[in-house]
Amino acid sequence: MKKRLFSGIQPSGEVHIGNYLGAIKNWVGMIDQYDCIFCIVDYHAITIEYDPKEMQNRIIKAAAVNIAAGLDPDKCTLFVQSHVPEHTELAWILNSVTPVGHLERMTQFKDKAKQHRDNINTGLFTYPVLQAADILVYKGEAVPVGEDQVQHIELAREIARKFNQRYGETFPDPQEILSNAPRIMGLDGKTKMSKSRDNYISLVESPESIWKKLSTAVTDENRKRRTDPGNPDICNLFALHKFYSGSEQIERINRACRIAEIGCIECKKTLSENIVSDLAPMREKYEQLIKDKNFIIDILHKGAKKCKSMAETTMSEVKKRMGLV
Ligand code: AQP
Repeated sequence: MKKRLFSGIQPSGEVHIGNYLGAIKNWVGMIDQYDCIFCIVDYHAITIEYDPKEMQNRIIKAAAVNIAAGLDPDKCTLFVQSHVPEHTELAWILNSVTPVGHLERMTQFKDKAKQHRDNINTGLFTYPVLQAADILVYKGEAVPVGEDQVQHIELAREIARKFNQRYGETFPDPQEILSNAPRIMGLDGKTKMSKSRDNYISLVESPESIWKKLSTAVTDENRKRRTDPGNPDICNLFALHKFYSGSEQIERINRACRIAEIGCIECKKTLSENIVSDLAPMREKYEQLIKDKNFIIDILHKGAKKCKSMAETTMSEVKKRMGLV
């Protein structure tokens, strides 16, 4: 029996290279090794303000981008969170074993509360409990995520243990798995790359737009003039070269930047060309997939059907243990 793997992505905007390098690439690499369930977590995405007219499109687009990035629906289960109501049902139950103090410590809540001062809602606060339910309703053991989600997975583990202590052994200990790029910084060089900030390169971004974004991206801020030597160690874009450029190019840029032999524009042009060619096959596949939305919806419905049956089994067990009829 393969171990069960669960992970999710919010349809909160354009899926970006941070999501890919931090999580999706890892998901694709594990698809044969684990029994994989991937979820478009729409109930998480409603905890920040959004336009209801756009949501359906975002969900379908997120699914199509993930399939184009390598989540082969024949090898894994892909579905939408709100299609399986057992997630929210279990979340309510898990709320009753989750200390408020634990939620108050969550750094993502603190960051998002700062980012969305006018909309600090209860859903944003209890987000990690729903995330624990997402994983535990399938008894997920492996959870590949970016670094920003590690604290939530640690909490999911604690919640599982608390439930087991009170009601008997039911859930496994979910474990986070990090990629070799656990935190990709945004093009602003200040915050992590995020869908909800204007600091990302989307996985299906056009070549023109990739160049436009990179050309204004922040580099080593101490390098004021072309003739100043730069420091790749603190340059956000050099970090991206490590994922998109060849070893010879990386070596050359590393050396030439330090002695001002090349300027930021040349370095950005190389990076732009490399990102464009790396993303081209994904973008092409996505363009094909998105032409047939019903095909995507069908995949998501099939995934939900499979997940619902697994989730129902867990909920029967949970209710029985809790003495509910
Ligand atoms: N910058 C990042 N570097 C590495 N990994 C990242 N992830 C997100 N940003 C980075 C990982 O991608 C997976 C899906 O993320 P998510 O959709 O669940 O939400 P998020 O972590 O809140 O991502 P965003 O892009 O920053 O969205 P918004 O702006 O809506 O909050 C997760 O495994 C995440 O760790």
